[in-house]
Amino acid sequence: MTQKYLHLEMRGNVAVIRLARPAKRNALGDALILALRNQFENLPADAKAAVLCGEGDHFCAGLDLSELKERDAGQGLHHSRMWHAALERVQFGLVPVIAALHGAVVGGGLELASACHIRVADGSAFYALPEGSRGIFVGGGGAVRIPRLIGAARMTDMMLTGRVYNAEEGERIGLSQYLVPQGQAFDKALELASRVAENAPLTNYALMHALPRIAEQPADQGFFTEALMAAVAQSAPEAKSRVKDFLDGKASKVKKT
Ligand code: 1HE
Repeated sequence: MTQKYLHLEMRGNVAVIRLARPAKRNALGDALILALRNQFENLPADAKAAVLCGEGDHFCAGLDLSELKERDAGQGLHHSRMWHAALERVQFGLVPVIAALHGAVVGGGLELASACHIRVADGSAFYALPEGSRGIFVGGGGAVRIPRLIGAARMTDMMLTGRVYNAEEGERIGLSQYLVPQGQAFDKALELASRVAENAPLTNYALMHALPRIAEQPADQGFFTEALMAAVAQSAPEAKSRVKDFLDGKASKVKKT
């Protein structure tokens, strides 16, 4: 399924979803946000992981500022909640999502990247939250997700001062987990997604849906939820066959890199 400004292509069992509005730096208008929601709700049944990337010189310029018209408080609330609903489908959907980042990853573009499970950046990537200087605030879940990646102090600085982090700094502070040479983010993201797609489905489910909740729970509740999730995961036939393969010497060892 391909929608205006959003392309889907299957690469084996990996769904590649590409923001395709390069003339406007992949700015996220309402139509594109709704398309993202629709796409992540309706992934092909054979998709086991996804890569999210952007066409042109930038990953995403954030909110389409040309659509930022006068809204009253209620309309502003609903607009932000629409973003939340769409990005929740990315974070809490059916498959892990690897973001391939290059060029501008700014404003709502950083909010979108933050909803993904792994971020791979190339050397051209840069990160900013220009909301601060545009007189607005994040509204796509960034106030929740970005401090969990880099801490509230760094996000406050980005918004108050317009600070821009380059690709190396972004990796150092936790905006991306991988940094690759310019032009290689997509290939690395696809390689990782293909690897992730081979995991037992319940393991991927646990990492997407249980881990973020456990991380927010008080320790006592977190330990208990962890135990429940561990019991469910290890009871799956796939877990048993994978462990048996290792014990039979048929599965790969962990190797020092
Ligand atoms: C846009 C947008 C946009 C570009 N909305 N049209 N986001 C921002 O404040 C970032 C604003 N954009 C930029 O700072 C720059 O465009 C970039 C650094 C991303 C790219 O620079 P560059 O030199 O490659 O492109 P450009 O020449 O600035 O832009 C090319 C065209 O894209 C141009 O339109 P044209 O008709 O004159 O060709 C730009 O107007 C257009 N364009 N970015 C609309 N964002 C849920 S709340 C989230 C709140 C936010 O995200 S606020 C932050 C918004």
